[in-house]
Amino acid sequence: MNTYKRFAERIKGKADAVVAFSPINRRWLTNFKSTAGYVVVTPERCCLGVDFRYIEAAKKAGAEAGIEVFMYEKPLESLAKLLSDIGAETIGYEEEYMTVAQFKNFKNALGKYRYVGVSSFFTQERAVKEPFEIERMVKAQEITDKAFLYALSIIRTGMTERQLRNEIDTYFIKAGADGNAFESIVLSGENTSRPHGVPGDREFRTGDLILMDTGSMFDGYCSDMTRTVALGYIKDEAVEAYNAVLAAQEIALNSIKAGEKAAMMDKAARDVLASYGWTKEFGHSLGHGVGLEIHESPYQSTASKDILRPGNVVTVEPGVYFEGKFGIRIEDMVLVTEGGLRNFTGSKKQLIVV
Ligand SMILES: [Mn+2]
Repeated sequence: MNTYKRFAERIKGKADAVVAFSPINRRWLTNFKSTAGYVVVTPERCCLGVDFRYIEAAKKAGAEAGIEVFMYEKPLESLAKLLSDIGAETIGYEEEYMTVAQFKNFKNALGKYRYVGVSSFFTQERAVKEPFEIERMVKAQEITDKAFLYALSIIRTGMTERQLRNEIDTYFIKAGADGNAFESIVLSGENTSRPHGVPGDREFRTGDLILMDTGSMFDGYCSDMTRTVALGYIKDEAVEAYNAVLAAQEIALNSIKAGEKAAMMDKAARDVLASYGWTKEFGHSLGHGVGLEIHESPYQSTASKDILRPGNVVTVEPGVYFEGKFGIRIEDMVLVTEGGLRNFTGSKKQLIVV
């Protein structure tokens, strides 16, 4: 648990105390999950405030992590007292999370301080994963890989997108996941041309492509994988598209280098697909960071300013989509390392015909 210590280092000279209200940032700092509460981080201390519902569990978690835990009855009054005891002058807050109303109440309760937005500190620090976070993401992806094998074993003509989606989601829970990292996408036939289509009652038919974009969550951490498989047989035009997307993905994976711009990965994949004449057919970005949230920093897109750093976990997910016909996407989730990458995804990528 080095997250709050790293964050305490990060705020030195910028804020005397940072107050985190967002569930994700609170969890990242303390490894404790609750629907309500706040965390105060100073360069020297980390304090978690919760209400009666959470105090027993929070005390235990706090003792393990070296975090001070207290119970409040009036959250903002307790916070005001704590900040005044700390002797803070500059308070960091989550400007990308708080609503205008929340910020107003917050300032009214606390009084005269200098307020600085520190959302970008959270975004940047959370993008570099600690070993305990990597372990959880490996586990989340293992469950996702197993669910994919299970899906392959039960796909048959006449099954609907929603039925397969439900099977995958149930599998996640049975395999020990918290649940889904996001709403599973299962699409078939012409529906696969919608990159984020919603599973419906369409029945699988021989000759369909079936696209599965799924991920389990384990101990709060997400996984993300997409595979596109064929049922019975596959048309030549789809084979060509599949191999092009696979080549684009491999080249993007090989382009991963700590210290490089994330936009370079996107370009590497985009150039491959453009050589087939497919530019507008790859209409989304190459990928995104993953962690406690399914979409977080760094972003692999044309416009991204992010630089890849060791410890980043990112997706690499090129695709091509032909409206009314079919779409193909292949997505892996990988860890950026000093020397290259570690691919968490174990599922086969070569074309599968079930
Ligand atoms: Mn993704």
